[in-house]
Amino acid sequence: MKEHKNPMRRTLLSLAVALAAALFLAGCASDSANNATAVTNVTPPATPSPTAATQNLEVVERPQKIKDMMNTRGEQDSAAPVLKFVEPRDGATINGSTVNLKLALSGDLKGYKPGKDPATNMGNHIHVILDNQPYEAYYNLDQPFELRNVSEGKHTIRVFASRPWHESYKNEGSFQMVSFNVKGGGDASKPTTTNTGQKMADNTNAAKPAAAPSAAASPAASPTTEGKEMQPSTGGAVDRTKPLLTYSRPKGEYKNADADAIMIDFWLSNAKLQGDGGDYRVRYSVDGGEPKYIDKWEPIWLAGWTAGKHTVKLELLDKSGNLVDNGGYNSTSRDITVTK
Ligand SMILES: [Cu+2]
Repeated sequence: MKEHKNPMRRTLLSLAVALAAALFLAGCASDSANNATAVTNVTPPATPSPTAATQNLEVVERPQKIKDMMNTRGEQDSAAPVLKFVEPRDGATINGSTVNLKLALSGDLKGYKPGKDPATNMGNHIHVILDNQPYEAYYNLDQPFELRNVSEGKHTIRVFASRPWHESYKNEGSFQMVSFNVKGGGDASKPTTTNTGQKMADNTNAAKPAAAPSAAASPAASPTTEGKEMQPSTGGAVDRTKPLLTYSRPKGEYKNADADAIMIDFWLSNAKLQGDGGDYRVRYSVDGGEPKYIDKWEPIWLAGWTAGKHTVKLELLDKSGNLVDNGGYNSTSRDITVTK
């Protein structure tokens, strides 16, 4: 009691109380910018670190480099290649963990032939997609294409004919899909690869269940395909007679001039887009940004990419703007890397 009569002590005590209150308020202020005005002598919250160069993407015309390639290819671009699965057969049960892929190519080829030119490392090829993974290129149809260490369970393989710059042939018959069942299966801790060692699926996420069809049918449902990990490689409940969007491009790494204009390309089955006289739309977004629409089944090229990692998402929507569910395949995200 005596101490309180000491004016010096009292001053010190009230100063300590004031200081404690200020510190307490400062703590609150850092959580809410609106509180900052309530406290004076407080360091303002740190300004957010300067963001990387803003990315303003715009649709540009087909790059001249590709137009030049088309001119030297003669009639090939108007070919109508038809692919057929020799192996695996639709509905097959495969014992073990290796799936052999054999394709037969026919149709009105007009000189179209898959094969890599050793000089340019480019050429016509087939895009091969296990489940809903990024595609792998298949150049020489005379040589086997093996999928090794495929996990146990249901899977799909989709294939379609592609040009050297990865634009798909969109004629009837160019696209084929099979569903099959793997019994036994591979080591789930290791990726699925081709016989040449290209990764086709990262099985470490295979345990994650795919989105339930009912949930994925809602436009608000976030697909399981988000994020930077590869998607779980399961077949999903895909119905090939229903509208199906197959993501093809972009994929992988784009360097220097190749990143000036990056192509978005996809395959559409059982669905006609609004600009082609149908009911459907393809929605795309980059890095979770503003959604944009593709209303004609054609590739588009986007320019204005900044260096670094980007996520591209493609979705198939019905005329009410709802995501069309088909085993989770109609909403696909891919990470790409732009190097400049
Ligand atoms: Cu390709």
